[in-house]
Amino acid sequence: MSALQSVSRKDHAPGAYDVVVVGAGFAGMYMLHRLRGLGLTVRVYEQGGDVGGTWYWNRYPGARCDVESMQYSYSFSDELQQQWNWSERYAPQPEILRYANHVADRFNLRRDIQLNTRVDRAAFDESANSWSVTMSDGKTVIAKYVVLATGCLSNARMPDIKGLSDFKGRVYHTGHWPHERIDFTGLRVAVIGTGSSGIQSVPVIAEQASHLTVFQRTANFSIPARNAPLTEEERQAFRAKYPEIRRFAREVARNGIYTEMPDRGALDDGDNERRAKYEQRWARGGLTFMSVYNNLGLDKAANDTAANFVREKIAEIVRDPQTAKLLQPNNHPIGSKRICIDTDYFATFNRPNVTLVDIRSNPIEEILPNAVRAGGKDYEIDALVLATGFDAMTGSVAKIDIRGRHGQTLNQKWAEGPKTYLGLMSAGFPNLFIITGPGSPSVLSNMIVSIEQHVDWISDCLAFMRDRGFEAMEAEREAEEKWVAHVNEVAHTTLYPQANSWYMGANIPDKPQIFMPYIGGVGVYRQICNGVAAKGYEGFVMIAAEQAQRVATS
Ligand code: NA7
Repeated sequence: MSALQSVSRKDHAPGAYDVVVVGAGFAGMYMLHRLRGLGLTVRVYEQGGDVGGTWYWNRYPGARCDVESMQYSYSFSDELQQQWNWSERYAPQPEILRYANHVADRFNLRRDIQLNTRVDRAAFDESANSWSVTMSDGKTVIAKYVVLATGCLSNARMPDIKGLSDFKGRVYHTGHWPHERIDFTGLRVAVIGTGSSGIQSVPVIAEQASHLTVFQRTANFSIPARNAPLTEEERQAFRAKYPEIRRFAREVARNGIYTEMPDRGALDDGDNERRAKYEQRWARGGLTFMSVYNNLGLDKAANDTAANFVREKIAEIVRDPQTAKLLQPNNHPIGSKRICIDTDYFATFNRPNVTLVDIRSNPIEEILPNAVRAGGKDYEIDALVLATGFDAMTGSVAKIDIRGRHGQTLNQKWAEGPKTYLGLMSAGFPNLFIITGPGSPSVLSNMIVSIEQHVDWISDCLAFMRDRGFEAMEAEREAEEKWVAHVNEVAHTTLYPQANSWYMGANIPDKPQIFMPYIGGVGVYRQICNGVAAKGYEGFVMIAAEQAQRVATS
């Protein structure tokens, strides 16, 4: 009997689990559900006060998912997808959080989830071939496996701006928004940051604030969401097609989203035809703007046609030519940063109570008790909103002191950039899985599609190990090196590395700049992962119980 089977028995020692899962967002919840289905004992630790992960923290005004609700939802339960009623094309954050809570209740997940508990440390015990996991409450548990379901955009980044702590008004970070309703009525508000969170929140805050000043370092491309209520007919039409939609999203699409697959490049069409297609996608709204042609992410000349179209739209919408010019992105190809999806973002700058400040040419010097000083000018404010993003993809993992073989920490190993095999495991850290980790499509995709794929793969892998009496599993260094090189090589066939984006770690001072997600597409990536599994987990070392003893004593 393997150690996994022995700890799976009902009489397992208190504080000993087959699997510890870190995080109870969409990844952690589904992982728990699948592991239970295998009959394993599982404990999930969640830092937040409830389930939902990124949707628990990102409660800022206007927060929505940029993937349509009917697709940004679990597919593992047909009853769930047939019964849940999404109210809008893009569900607002409170509705997504309600959905997460519904899933937790519906599948009876809460009894194995411990909230308000951060995992501080995880150390691999080579003699026992298991992990010792220590929480913020000081308690330690033992687990054969650890799954990091810590999320890619959960570690909000406070900017290092002089005087920030001296500010006398309220300061909010979009990624760590308070739970009570924040009302900016009558207040002078500043928003620093014009990524997706800034772009979603600015129009809503502008409606409340007496004056809103937006501090922009980099202009971003944004496409109208065209959000609208979903009718029952629309929901039914979608539900009827779910088998095909989900299959396409998993197996065919690059980004896990069901849409038309382009078969032409942007330069294959004449000016009028191309413009008509861009107009049609602009009118439709949403992320599929970028899939009108098949080479927008690859060919700069093709990309320029789409970028110019959006720049022209900005100039049409924004009345003040100087403001319009500032809002036109000019230092990265369109789509090389995750494109934003907005409701009235550019039009908001036509409001008399909104000012745009260009902090690229006039950087913020300091925050005063009652103002932001930039370019020698003081902008008086009562409240400050930091929409300054995340230490993405690796930030939440790096906060945990993870020690693998020979006491090496994951942070030491990843000092020059994250190294994983398939984004799932890192050599030297046996029995430690990462969901949607660096080296997998993750943030370049519909996250729920990628989450379900990883959870299913890990679950199948643990069943395989149990059935064959394997005790431990580890990525081979050589396979990992090849995969890291492949991820990098594929990224550099595209325009993505041309942007200083959080995909590259470029938003965090001193973070190594390598392209973190796998850009080959979710369909291709799934085939690779399935192929690896079909070959008995090629590129991974499987260690039987007796071998494990030998490895530990050698
Ligand atoms: P992003 O996309 O990382 O955007 C952060 C914004 O904050 C961006 O405009 C940054 O400018 C700006 N920023 C960051 N630090 C500073 C400082 N110190 N001073 C001024 N401006 C700063 O984060 P979001 O939360 O908007 O979106 C993240 C993802 O969540 C998004 O892609 C969706 O997938 C959902 P910069 O571009 O670095 O010049």
